[in-house]
Amino acid sequence: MKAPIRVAITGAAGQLAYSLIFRVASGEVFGPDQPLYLHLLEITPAMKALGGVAMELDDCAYPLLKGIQTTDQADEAFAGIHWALLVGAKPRSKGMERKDLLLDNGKIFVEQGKALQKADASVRILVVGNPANTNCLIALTHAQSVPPERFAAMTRLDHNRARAQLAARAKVDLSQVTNVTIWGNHSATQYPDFQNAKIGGKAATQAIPDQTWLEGEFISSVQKRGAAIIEARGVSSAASAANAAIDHVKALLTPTAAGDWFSAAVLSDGSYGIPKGIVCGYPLRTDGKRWEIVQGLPVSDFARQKIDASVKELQEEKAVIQGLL
Ligand code: NAX
Repeated sequence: MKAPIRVAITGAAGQLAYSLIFRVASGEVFGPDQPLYLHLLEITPAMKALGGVAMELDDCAYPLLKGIQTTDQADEAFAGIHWALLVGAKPRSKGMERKDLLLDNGKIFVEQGKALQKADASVRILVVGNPANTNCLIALTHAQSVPPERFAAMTRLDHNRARAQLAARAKVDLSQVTNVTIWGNHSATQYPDFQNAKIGGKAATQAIPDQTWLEGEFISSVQKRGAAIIEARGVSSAASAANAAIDHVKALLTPTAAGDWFSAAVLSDGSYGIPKGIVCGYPLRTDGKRWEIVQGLPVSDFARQKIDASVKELQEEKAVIQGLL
């Protein structure tokens, strides 16, 4: 047995966390020989509900789960942790301006960024709570002792959605769809890149010779999938989002298949002409320890326009929260 690791999950009494926590505790994410402690963070009014989640975890009698800590203090939740899955955020309430949502959530990530300095020196962080890219930027700015490359915001749900759409349209098994990228913001401006995607090892545009669908319905269905799920279910996607968070962690811990890549939003280093200093969706690959941005992919005029529009939105979000950086 390995030494136990400590995994913090915030928003732990929320609906996404309810689909995530049990899968983490079961060993599905960090491996069947990796014992762990769960550090569950919530806001004070949700501590009672969180107590219920902790009771259910006890009742699962997971062999790998060595302890559960529930708290409403970020400093306590992040002490000594190896992974932080930052799910908790304030939902947009009726009549609330996007600017107010950015600022309200921004304050959460100022505090949590500072508290992440109490984590283990190896800590890695995934920001899921929306607006995820900008929240991630705020957290990494305030976690001064944590290298920024340990942070990512989640575009994996969009990546999975794009793969599923392409597989369905091409009528192939999902395993045939590779090299998908979500560029930009996790928002309706994101650009799901079909031009560099492959189906059965060949250009996706060959397998799906329907440019109108690719440039139109494909992109907009991925961009608006979250809204379509809210419309159908009455609440936002939770199980698929939790599944994507798990895929994200596994993708970072497993060497990427030769020639392939995956999507995540990381602090821009200027690659692909995207300005430094924003957290932007890119194609990444890893050896299981360090990730890198995949370089040299062709970017058509069509793609450039889409990426630039999403980058512009990220810069606008950054301008709104500038006072929090
Ligand atoms: P819920 O409203 O069910 O749960 C959020 C939980 O966070 C609540 O229990 C709340 O009390 C808690 N919370 C609020 N402030 C907190 C703080 N300061 N510290 C700790 N906990 C805090 O939302 P849920 O459906 O679980 O979604 C969670 C977040 O994921 C939302 O921000 C949502 O927008 C975002 N999503 C992001 C996705 C992505 O792809 N990046 C996709 C799915 C999801 O919509």
